[in-house]
Amino acid sequence: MKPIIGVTPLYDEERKSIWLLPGYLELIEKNGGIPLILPLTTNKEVLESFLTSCDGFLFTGGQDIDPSFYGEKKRSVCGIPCRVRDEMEGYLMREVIAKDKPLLAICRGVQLLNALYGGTLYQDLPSERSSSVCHQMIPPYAKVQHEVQLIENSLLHRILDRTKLGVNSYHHQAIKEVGNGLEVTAVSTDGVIEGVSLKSAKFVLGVQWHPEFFDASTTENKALMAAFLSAC
Ligand SMILES: [Mn+2]
Repeated sequence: MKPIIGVTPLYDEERKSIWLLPGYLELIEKNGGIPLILPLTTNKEVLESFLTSCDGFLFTGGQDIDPSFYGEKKRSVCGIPCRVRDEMEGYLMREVIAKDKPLLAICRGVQLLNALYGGTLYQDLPSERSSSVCHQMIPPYAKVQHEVQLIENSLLHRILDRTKLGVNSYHHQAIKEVGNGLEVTAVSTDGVIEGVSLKSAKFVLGVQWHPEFFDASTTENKALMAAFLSAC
């Protein structure tokens, strides 16, 4: 049986609509899983039903997380949070991990993971941390923007079996202090943390870049998704 992967929906504040980039679903479908877009809801009974029926979860990119999640006041450089996503995904991620179901977190997802484990975020990289690397590339996003070093023997290193990886980069926030129990798996050439995993879990991995903008069948995406889906 192919694993069913619950995918957190994106939210368009202007249109009051949920939406999703097809790349997230293709990553799953083209690599042997069944993607399922979750409703945007904080109803625990509804979420509980998906927590039971889905074999794994993909947490997508999106709005900046409310800094109150990591004990800070929101500064003007921080984007407008999406409170319903924060509440839904905060609950869902805790429960997914409590049930030890596999979880892949992309961009906002890895930031949420870090915040849930007591870590902090840069609210705005360009104004808080000077760097020669631009982390907010201009489209098209299916190209390498900077390199990351994969930490030896980390989960990501074991999956991709290499120490350097070219990634795209479309984020103005990033992990500042790493959360308790998280292991750094990838660091960009300017020192920004771009990947973490949860040591105690079967498979909880977060990356700061966007695999969904690349073709689902690149060598890297095939290896990443094979590791995630086979854990489900
Ligand atoms: Mn980056």
